[in-house]
Amino acid sequence: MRFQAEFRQISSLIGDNQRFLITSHIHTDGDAIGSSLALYHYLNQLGKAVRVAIPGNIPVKYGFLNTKKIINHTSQKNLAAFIQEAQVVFILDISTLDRLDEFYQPIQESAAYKICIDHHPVEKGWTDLLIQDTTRIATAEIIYDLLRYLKANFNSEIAEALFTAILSDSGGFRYPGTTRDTFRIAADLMGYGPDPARIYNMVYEQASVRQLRVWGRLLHKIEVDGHFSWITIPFEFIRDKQIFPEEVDGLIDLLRKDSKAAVVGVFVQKNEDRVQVGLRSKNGVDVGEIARGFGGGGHKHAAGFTVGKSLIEVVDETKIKVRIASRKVPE
Ligand SMILES: [Mn+2]
Repeated sequence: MRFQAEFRQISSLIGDNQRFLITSHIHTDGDAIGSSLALYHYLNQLGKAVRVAIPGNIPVKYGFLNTKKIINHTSQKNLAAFIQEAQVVFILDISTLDRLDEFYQPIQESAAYKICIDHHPVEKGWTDLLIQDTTRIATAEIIYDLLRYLKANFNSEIAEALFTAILSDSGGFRYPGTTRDTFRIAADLMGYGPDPARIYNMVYEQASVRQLRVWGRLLHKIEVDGHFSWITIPFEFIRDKQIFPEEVDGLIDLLRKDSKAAVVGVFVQKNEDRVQVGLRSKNGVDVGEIARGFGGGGHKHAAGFTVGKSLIEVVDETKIKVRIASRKVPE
């Protein structure tokens, strides 16, 4: 197991402290939520005071993990006070610290010991301890190792949270980066109750007919440049159809089905001159590097960024960067 020294340090921090905050990224996802909840249940079992605070909306489809009761489950004022008084803060799956959004400043200013655990390439920044392993498909794999190291009492809640995190970040155990360890961990977790078919259904089969129709209209507009396929979603379309960020994730999963594509992307025009871009790689092109070139973040296989430019400019610049990055990858 990697990170023995760091895990030992976390073990003594947990022993010595009482108030813990767990946080993750805005536009949150299954890995962020599942990793946070697993750690929450563990600390809760130990009788610690622990809160989970995640910026932005929590996708409703993760409600089966009891997110409503646990995440941000306190008034803004109480949460602000808790952040200020926390002794240890865990920042999970963050990729770039800006993704703490509304919690960035209060956490940076807090006197707490700050631990960042991530499978994205991430800068240590102002955190005190960084545990980073970019070979893992999900942050939850590292949390699993940590909880095993800590000799946590695995139960169905912890196992279901971790299983959901790994299943969702690996696209149902299909994306590049899914390893033998991924399956070994998933198999071990299954022993505590998670039902993969049920969890897959919760994560991937919850679209409404309205959403499917919207995706149908957008899929009509696929554009292709070599091995890059993408869809642009103009601002007016988002406004008229009321598209939510989590629906865009579903769309990018559908785009991956293009057999000729090595990289797929969705360009969401947030307003006149702000575009949010999600990229996925299928053959080893490092989309994380492309996203960082635009000031964004992510890992090799999945990344994103937001830029203040016109839709056409962003598409053109991304197209060129994908072409250049594709040349580095053997066919
Ligand atoms: Mn992740």
